[in-house]
Amino acid sequence: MISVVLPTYNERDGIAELVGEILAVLRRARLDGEVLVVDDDSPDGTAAHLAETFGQEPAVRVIVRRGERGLASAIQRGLHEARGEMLVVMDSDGNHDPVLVPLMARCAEEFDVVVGSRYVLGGGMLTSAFRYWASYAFNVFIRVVLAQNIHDNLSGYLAFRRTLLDRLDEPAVFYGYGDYAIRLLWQVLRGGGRVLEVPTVYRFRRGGESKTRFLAYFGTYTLSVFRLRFKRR
Ligand SMILES: Nc1nc2c(ncn2[C@@H]2O[C@H](COP(=O)(O)OP(=O)(O)OP(=O)(O)O)[C@@H](O)[C@H]2O)c(=O)[nH]1
Ligand SMILES: [Mg+2]
Repeated sequence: MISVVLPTYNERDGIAELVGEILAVLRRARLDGEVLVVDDDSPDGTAAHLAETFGQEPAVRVIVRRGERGLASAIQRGLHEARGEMLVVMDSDGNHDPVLVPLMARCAEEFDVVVGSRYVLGGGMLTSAFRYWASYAFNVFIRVVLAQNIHDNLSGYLAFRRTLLDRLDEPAVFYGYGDYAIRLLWQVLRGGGRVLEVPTVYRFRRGGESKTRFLAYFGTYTLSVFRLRFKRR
């Protein structure tokens, strides 16, 4: 079974459509799956909207965290609540195209982590040229500083088996924002794991607003990378 974990904050505008799309993709591929939304009590009523739309659909579960905020910790919660042996994490705003879920899940049977990557041949980003190139440059920085070879550490679209969690030092991974993925991939590579990148093209978000404060995160992400590099082993 595949569990698709969707961390969400104020995504009422587009999330129901995305969840419907994921269910359709799984059904078409004849895969057993569930969608697990982890909502941080969004003031826009994301959770209530989902309950209304998918109340009768057992394959959709909504977890509401109250008094807690944070992308990485929401994802961690979802991964632990998931019932599937195959886990997929993606954005809940439509950036990531769910058509890749079956392929990523299949590849994750052979590889330790599969990344939906903007920076391998066939990948890309429809949204913003600035974001595309800024993220590209930051990914080059990560590759150089950490001496690894992943082209998209920041995509946030990941698939892996549940058993990977047993091998991760979770408190050292799941904090902060999208930089959790840099730490996750770093731990996997250092443990001798294999990472596969499959091309994906970022789509436009389906309404709502961006939560990424690009310039603010630039500083924290840079620190995160240097911390990994110079951490005592
Ligand atoms: N549970 C939870 N989810 C969050 C939080 N912050 C962001 N998210 C979700 O994380 C995903 C990524 O955030 P986005 O705002 O889409 O970031 P982005 O993709 O870099 O920015 P856009 O290009 O504008 O989409 C989205 O699905 C958000 O709803 C949070 O504090 N808690
Ligand atoms: Mg997004």
